[in-house]
Amino acid sequence: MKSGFVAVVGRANAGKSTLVNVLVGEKVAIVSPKPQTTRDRILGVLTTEDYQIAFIDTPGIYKADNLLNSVMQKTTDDSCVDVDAVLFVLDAHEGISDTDRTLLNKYLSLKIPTVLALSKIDIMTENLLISELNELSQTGAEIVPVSARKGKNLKELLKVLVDKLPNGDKIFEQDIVSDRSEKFMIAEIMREKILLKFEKEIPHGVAIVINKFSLMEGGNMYEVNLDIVCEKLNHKAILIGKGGKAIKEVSSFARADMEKFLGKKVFLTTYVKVKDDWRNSQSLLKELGYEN
Ligand SMILES: Nc1nc2c(ncn2[C@@H]2O[C@H](COP(=O)(O)OP(=O)(O)O)[C@@H](O)[C@H]2O)c(=O)[nH]1
Ligand SMILES: [Mg+2]
Repeated sequence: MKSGFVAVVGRANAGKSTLVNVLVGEKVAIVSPKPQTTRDRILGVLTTEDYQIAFIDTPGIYKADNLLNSVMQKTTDDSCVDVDAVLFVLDAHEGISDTDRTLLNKYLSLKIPTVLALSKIDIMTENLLISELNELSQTGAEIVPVSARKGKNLKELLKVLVDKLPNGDKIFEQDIVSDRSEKFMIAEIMREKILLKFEKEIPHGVAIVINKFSLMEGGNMYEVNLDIVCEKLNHKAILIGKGGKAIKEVSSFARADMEKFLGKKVFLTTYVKVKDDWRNSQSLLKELGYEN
């Protein structure tokens, strides 16, 4: 059998987390149309009879304009140490940028087997794809055009990746899909709904703190109590909305998803709190769980 680690890298929004979720067959990482959705390194494990691939979904590549972003950048860099292969995801429908070219060359020069997935081919023209394939084939990278959304070429991608893995036993137990706890996923679900609902800096300045996550008496309902931590007083007002309308709406979407994820009813209470400029505070980053 073959087994090993594959780091999933590429620019923000390239479709890394979506791809890991479909390959693994379960939602292990949240997804949104906004950059900076993934803040942590998240493991997604795919086990079959013939192979086991442990995908390391990363925050991706960011300009480090605050402390949180530089922590995320370091998380991404560290994830590529000691892996068996790198899966570089490039949003093909966006076109190839200079950043993509530079990054791809960087990974190719690391001498770790690198597979290039051209993503989102469901929303682009064939002509553009062909011209990109022409350019990128010159780099010597092995390329697989895919669509995570339409499930296109995923088998081919897996085959190419498995080829890069060494022979060896399973690293994780058969039924392990992620290394993240239910509590972590509950917080991430809340953050995903905030990313989907709010614009600009607000969602990027939000962190979730779970105060309570436990089964209630009788065992058929969870109690979840969490803080939505934001950076500024005016962000708090927007997050809450007129008469609490905004927070009620995101909380009810979050609750529905938490219930789906946990398979039980959830009693959810949320509070919005301000921690001034937490994204630039070493101690607050640590307190909120973002550290290397
Ligand atoms: N049309 C299309 N959209 C996709 C595909 N994969 C991801 N997306 C969208 O691209 C956005 C960013 O995806 P995400 O997985 O969060 O990207 P990440 O930042 O690289 O992890 C989301 O809105 C996804 O729904 C795809 O195969 N086709
Ligand atoms: Mg992501």
